[in-house]
Amino acid sequence: MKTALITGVTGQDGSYLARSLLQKGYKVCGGERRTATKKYWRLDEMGITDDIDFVDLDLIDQANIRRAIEKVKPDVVYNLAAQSFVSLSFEQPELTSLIDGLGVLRILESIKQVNKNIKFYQASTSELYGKIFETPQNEKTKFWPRSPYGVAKIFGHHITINYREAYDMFACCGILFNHESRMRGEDFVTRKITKGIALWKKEQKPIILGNIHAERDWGHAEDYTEGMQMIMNYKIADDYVLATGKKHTVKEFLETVLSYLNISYYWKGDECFDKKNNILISTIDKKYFRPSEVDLLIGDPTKAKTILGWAPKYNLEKIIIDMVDADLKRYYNKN
Ligand code: NAP
Ligand code: G4F
Repeated sequence: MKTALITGVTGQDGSYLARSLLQKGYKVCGGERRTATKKYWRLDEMGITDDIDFVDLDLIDQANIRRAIEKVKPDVVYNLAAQSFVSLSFEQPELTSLIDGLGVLRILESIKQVNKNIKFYQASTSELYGKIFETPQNEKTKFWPRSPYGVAKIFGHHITINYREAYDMFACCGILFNHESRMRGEDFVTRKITKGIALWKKEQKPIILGNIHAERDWGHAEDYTEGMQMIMNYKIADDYVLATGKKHTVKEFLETVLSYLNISYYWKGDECFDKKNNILISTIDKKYFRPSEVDLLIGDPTKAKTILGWAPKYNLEKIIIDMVDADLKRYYNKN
């Protein structure tokens, strides 16, 4: 039986990856940072909390990481832990850098010292492309990050490649474009919309958004966590883009949600109203705009398709059905 250590097991991707690895017969150890309350809602919803061996692991503490690796003796480490909210990284740039940048180095150094044969996956991101140099973006596209999050992640990306080259370690980066699901954190725009619409149906409270003209390439976390495993199971360690190759604006995402729920709407500038009763559905507030924005991201997953045979199964409509149905159940039907 192989052992996988997943950092960030309580997050969106951590929960999907844990479930998938458990189904494949892995022993799954989940790294969790100590907080006053447990954050197991995703693992609980999936019914897998009791199948995971939890280990204390905070990415800002080197000794703690090394101890976790010595204790767990993993065959593979998936580093999914991060301060992953771009917006927050402008408020907490130093903490974000410690976790998302230096945290990666701390794991790599621990692996090098404990057992160089442990395989390592780093959660890189399309945020590295930032102010994009070409469309679509692939593994060779130059990076120009636009947030402290992106800057910290660029360090994590290059230090992973450096450990692969310098010490011959099996270390890979998945440059993943945005991926969503019913397990997405509530601050991210897609979940803010699907949860917001469920609450709007119940109490007509409008959703307050930021830049609704930003464009993203949205996939589903289930497809992307399968892709992570394909990257790690390939014979050669390398870096891959995972993306759908399709882009939509935040506004289009909201419109698709409304259409799925048969809510007819009209726009007055950037405000959206319900056609039947002229009730406000969504508006904007400057406080949700970022000091420097990433206007457009769209990925080219040709390398992952050709070499790994990876292809996403979810399109935008299927993602929205998954998310909306879950939030209606959580917030609309429930009293
Ligand atoms: P997420 O839901 O925000 O989960 C982040 C996880 O990291 C949580 O389990 C969190 O634990 C943990 N964490 C935060 N700070 C930590 C620390 N100091 N030490 C240990 N654990 C810590 O993120 P996600 O969407 O699953 O994304 C997974 C990874 O992929 C992240 O690295 C993210 O940056 C990257 N990524 C995500 C996307 C995407 O679209 N989802 C795209 C590209 C890359 P708590 O439960 O305690 O908060
Ligand atoms: O949902 P978002 O916060 O995701 P963002 O910034 O693209 O980052 C996510 O994807 C990255 C991969 O590219 C990951 F690395 C990262 O960890 C995270 O998972 O925002 C998406 C877009 C942005 O342009 C934002 O300005 O939506 C725009 N937006 C408009 N109104 C909003 C809102 N974003 C949020 N969070 N909240 C709003 O009200």
